[in-house]
Amino acid sequence: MAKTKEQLLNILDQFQLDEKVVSAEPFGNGHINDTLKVTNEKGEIKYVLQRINHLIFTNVDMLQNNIHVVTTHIRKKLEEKGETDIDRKVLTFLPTKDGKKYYFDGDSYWRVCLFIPRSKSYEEVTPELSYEAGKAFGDFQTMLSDIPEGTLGETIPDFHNMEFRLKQLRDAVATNAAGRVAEVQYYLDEIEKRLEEVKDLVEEIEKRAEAMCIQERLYREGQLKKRTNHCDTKVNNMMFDADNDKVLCVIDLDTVMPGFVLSDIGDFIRTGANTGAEDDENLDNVNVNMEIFKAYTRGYMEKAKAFLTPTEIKLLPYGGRLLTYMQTVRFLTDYINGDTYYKIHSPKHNLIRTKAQFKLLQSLEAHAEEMDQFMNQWL
Ligand code: ADP
Ligand code: GN1
Ligand code: MG
Repeated sequence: MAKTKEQLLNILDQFQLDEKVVSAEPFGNGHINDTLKVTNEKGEIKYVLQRINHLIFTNVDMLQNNIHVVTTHIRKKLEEKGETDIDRKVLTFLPTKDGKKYYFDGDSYWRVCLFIPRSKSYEEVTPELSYEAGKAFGDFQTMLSDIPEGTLGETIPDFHNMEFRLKQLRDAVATNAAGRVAEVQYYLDEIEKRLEEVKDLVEEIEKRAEAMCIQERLYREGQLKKRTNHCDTKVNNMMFDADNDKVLCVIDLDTVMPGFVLSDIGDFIRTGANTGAEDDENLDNVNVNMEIFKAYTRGYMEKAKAFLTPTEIKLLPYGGRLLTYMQTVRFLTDYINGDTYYKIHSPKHNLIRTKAQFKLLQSLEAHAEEMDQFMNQWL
């Protein structure tokens, strides 16, 4: 439900803000939450107000608790390293006047964090930015690698579970709620054709999952650490320093949860190493940019090599294909369902996105061998 300016200011008034604020305007390009920039009397952006999409994140308590754990953990790590300018290097969420981590206004859930000044986000990256991004996500995972198991909840159960995503697609096809199945038959056939390979991938992941279970057992015995993933490593989910284009801060922490390491490199390859847009209508624009892939991987491996197993390292390029395939399945499922999940900006937006993701998948498949060979330097 859209809010008036007065309602938004009233919502903001529930939080412990240091400054008087006068406006809240739409901001950013997210598909899930509503993000607004909040300005003070001088017209400076001071805060970010977000309406949490509670149809997707149904357990808002768990969500906000996860984010609190993650941000305080990173803050502590940065303090220990003697970092300066910490408010620009980790998100700072503000409590409500009654000390809660979010405000419920009767129909929506709201949270407020500090706006990161002199920062910018990108929808596209160069190899130089990509290298910085790889280091940033490698660092992010490293900093969170000692959060004890069981501390963070799964904010969206089965979020990156490929079998589950395929089941959702098949259920959507069977129900055909919006009568759109005939129109998408070609993509359904193409996805089915790839099932054999996806099965292989699931097997690969299952193999690693078993290894991860061994690690969890060792962890419980106090011998090993478990890691946490961001699970939405899109290019626009990190803020770069406007002065020098170094990554300041990883944002959009809703999906930070225990998961497979392939998720985090995979979603960056899917978004950053695409020569076109996620929803490009001109499929000729959509291809993998190998320089971006290589630069990200170099940066990521610089920071993450220390905790990755050889199996994981080998599978990193496969992560790009998996996440792109998964996103194809997810957009198509939403299209067939009648656009109930992602925000859309035109009636066929989810179908356009499906086609663009599928084209990217084909390009990644064509470059698979080259990508695998690139990993040999770390094996
Ligand atoms: P969504 O879940 O909808 O993707 P995000 O948390 O990623 O929402 O925010 C959307 C956009 O808003 C980001 O891509 C970024 O450009 C901007 N943004 C979000 N938080 C901040 C912040 N604290 N400081 C500056 N910009 C921000
Ligand atoms: C959503 O919140 P945003 O726009 O960064 C989605 C991701 C998808 C992405 C596709 C909670 O991310 O999983 O990869 O859109 N987030 C959720 O662009 O479903
Ligand atoms: Mg985002």
